Amino acid sequence: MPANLPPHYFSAEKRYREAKDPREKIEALELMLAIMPKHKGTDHLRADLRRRIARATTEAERAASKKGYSYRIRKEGAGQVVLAGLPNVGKSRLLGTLTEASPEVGDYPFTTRNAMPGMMKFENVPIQLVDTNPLNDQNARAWLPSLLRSCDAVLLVVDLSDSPLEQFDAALEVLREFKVVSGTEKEQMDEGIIKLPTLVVANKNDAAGAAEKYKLLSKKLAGSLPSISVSAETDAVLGDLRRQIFNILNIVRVYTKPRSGKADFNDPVILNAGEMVEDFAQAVHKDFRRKLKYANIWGSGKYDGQRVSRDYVLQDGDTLELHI
Ligand SMILES: Nc1nc2c(ncn2[C@@H]2O[C@H](COP(=O)(O)OP(=O)(O)O)[C@@H](O)[C@H]2O)c(=O)[nH]1
Ligand SMILES: [Mg+2]
Repeated sequence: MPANLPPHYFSAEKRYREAKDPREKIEALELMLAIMPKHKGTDHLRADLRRRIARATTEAERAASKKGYSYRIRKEGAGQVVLAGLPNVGKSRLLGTLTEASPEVGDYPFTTRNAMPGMMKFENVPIQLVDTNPLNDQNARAWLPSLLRSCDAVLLVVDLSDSPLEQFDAALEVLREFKVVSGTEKEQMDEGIIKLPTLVVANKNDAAGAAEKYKLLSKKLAGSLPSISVSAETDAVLGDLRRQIFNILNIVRVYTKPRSGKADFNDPVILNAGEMVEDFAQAVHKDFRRKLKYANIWGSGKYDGQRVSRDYVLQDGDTLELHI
């Protein structure tokens, strides 16, 4: 043991021994490492601390994924859509209804302690939904803005059994603090502001007086943002909500048809709206954009097998046979 370790090193070590979960362990170990004097005599000790930090980090990640919690959410599926709103509006309940995830639902604020992802299926498209802490939760300030700014779309959830108009204004205000504004397309604006496609989800339409409040909310939105009235409690299917979530992502599904065979309609290629035949070709294989000569297309509003060129803009549901 090298001598001359400062006394607060030992109090950090005590905290480490008494730590109840991996996160506390990591904090104490990092403190010990920071306090430890850096010279030859402490090389081994410092290496040992780093090993223990790595081990505790793995442990923390494992514990987090068991509970379904995570700080960074890896994108999966055709898009990442964040549920955002004030406490108690039904974000967690919606995630539980739309996906296989089982977030904590409670009739008291701040039940969701961290971001929690779940996969929603709209027809044949998997879409990732992420439940989050309430927008006004100070504890979430460290990570919620970055999660929002990097996602593909937002579900702004308000509560029709409460004051949805005030909640909508309050939510937009917090989003503005996060440098996020609502719109219909994702866009990088001036001064680091991100515009995100947003669907206003007016939840708890089973509550008394909900229809009247939804009417007022729709009037306020006046077509500036899409909205939908739902009940996470009584509507077990929420089919229209799934479709609208798909819609705000501005994506299209295009299917591959082999030259002598049928298209596989279970496995769409996901493209951004406005992308063309050559973008589809590239998505199928990186060399195909260059090699592509033409394609035959099947879809609504076309003749079956109609020949189209590489700059033809694709629509949801089109099927293509590529000629390389
Ligand atoms: N009546 C009714 N209650 C709901 C609905 N959705 C959620 N709740 C209730 O509202 C409370 C808060 O829900 P929760 O999902 O935890 O809200 P969060 O804080 O936004 O995640 C819970 O008691 C839910 O059971 C709904 O559509 N109708
Ligand atoms: Mg919640």
